[in-house]
Amino acid sequence: MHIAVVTLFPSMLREALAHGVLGRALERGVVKVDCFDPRDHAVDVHRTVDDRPYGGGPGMVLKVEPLRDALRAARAASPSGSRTVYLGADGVRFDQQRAREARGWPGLILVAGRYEGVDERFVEREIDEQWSIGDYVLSGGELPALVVIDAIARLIPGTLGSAESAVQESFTDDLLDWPHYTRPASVDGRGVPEVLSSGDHAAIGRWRLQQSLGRTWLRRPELLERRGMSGEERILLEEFKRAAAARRMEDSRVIDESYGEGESNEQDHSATER
Ligand code: 4GX
Repeated sequence: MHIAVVTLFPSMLREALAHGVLGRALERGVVKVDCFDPRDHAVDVHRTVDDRPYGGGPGMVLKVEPLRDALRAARAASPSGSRTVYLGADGVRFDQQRAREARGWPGLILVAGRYEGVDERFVEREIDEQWSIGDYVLSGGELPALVVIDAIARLIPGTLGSAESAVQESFTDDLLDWPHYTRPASVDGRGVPEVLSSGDHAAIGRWRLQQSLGRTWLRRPELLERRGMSGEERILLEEFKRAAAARRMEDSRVIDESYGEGESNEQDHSATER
């Protein structure tokens, strides 16, 4: 898949993409990422890419012309049928479902905004979709671009090894991950759940599913609502709830209890009141 990124900080992207599974996928040509810098298309001696906002106020706005010319260069290097996506906090939420959809596109052109944003006329004329990676304010679209590239590239055959791909299948299931352990068997007197050393793979599978269901119920109940459960899963979750109540859920608790909208099933809701 071909991904083009319009960014004022191409080195930020290139550096971050050089590591791990994504770095290898780029080396092997499974995914290609090209950066296009609006500053290379600025025409004045100062290579200006931004200007003051009409209507006044603090901050600067990215000008249309250098952005548009960088985007033209990106389009010329991209397969026909590529879609152009602007990354900004005012977009629709980017999630696993959108990543799956974008995997099938011939190419993806990402525009990373900076400053207070880009001139709206550029967005209206040139942008197919606007995506946000979450409800927080960042300093630019480069980190969101990296998030989007990573999530999509993982879905392209050849990016992950077969072992990693198998793991991925089980986690696109709308459940949170189960807990993982490795050696040593004891850390500060804390052991590993016995079933994991039993060699009983069916029992291990049931325990992991139960942990995933339980954690999702505790931390992201809306995911479980949307997904639904089989009869066997309901039984596993009921058993998890009984065991959790017995243990007062001390070890499955989320660290930051002040976070959340009050809908979670975490025990301590005292800090979530408005
Ligand atoms: N998910 N940012 C874009 C520039 C900007 C400012 C205002 C439009 C309006 C973000 C996010 C994000 C910071 C990228 C501001 N664009 N992008 N940038 N959250 O916060 O994607």
